[in-house]
Amino acid sequence: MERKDRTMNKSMYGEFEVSNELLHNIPALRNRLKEKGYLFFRELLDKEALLNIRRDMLSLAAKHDLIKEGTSLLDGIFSGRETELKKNFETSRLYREILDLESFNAFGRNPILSLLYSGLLQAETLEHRRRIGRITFPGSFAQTTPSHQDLFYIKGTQETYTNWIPTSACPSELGGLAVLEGSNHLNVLQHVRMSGTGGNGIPDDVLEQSGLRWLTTDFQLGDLLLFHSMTVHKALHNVTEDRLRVSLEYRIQRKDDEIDPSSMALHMQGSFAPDAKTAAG
Ligand SMILES: O=C(O)CCC(=O)C(=O)O
Repeated sequence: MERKDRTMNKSMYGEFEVSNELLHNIPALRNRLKEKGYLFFRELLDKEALLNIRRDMLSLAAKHDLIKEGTSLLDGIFSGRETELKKNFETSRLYREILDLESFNAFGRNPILSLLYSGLLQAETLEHRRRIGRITFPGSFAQTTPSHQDLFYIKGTQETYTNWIPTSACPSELGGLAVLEGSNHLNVLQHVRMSGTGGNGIPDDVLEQSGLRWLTTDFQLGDLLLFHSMTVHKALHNVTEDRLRVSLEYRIQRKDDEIDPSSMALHMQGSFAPDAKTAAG
């Protein structure tokens, strides 16, 4: 099944509500999260740490000949190399290498996220080992993540929250993330086989019937988007000519809540290409 909005049409999307002004008022933040299913904070996170992760991820990408020669690494300019990796990033050797990066793993336990969640969840928290460091390619629309609820993949308690973090400014044309406002109040929705990362999604017509609005923004470095496991979200297409989109995902829940064992394991454990040269190298 294909997604309808193959190119970003800004009139179809509202803007996220920025929640920085509520950071001193945790009960109000909690209420907003419950009502809207997401919170968005502008430039809250440590930019230097994010740039270090970006550098580490793009250095690995360069080793796989994915960075255009003569360009600055941090610009993330794609070499244009034709490779299976574009289609099968999540089973590639490169992805496996990213998941081992110390900078990437450590960021899931950074003090801002820890403090924020101890306030939001009012309990001891647990950050999933199933972290995701993602690179998406320009023009690879068949791989764009379709609409879904994270609960479909992560199982366990519904009270799990995803933190989506770009490692650079991520204007909509680079393929940001969009959230269906208030969709956390919908039921667990049926996911069907669909093109795009994950391979399963919720058909557009089901979501249109909900009457809810899609929201997104032109992300800045340091921005944090967090949302409930029932909140429907999707990626936008990377319609840039040659730029890689580099983003991070960390998931957090209460320590004593139900958890699926896969959340405490490496993402895609057991699914990686055995040999970079023969598969999605
Ligand atoms: O970045 C993407 O393409 C997908 C992100 C996502 O689905 C998530 O963070 O749960």
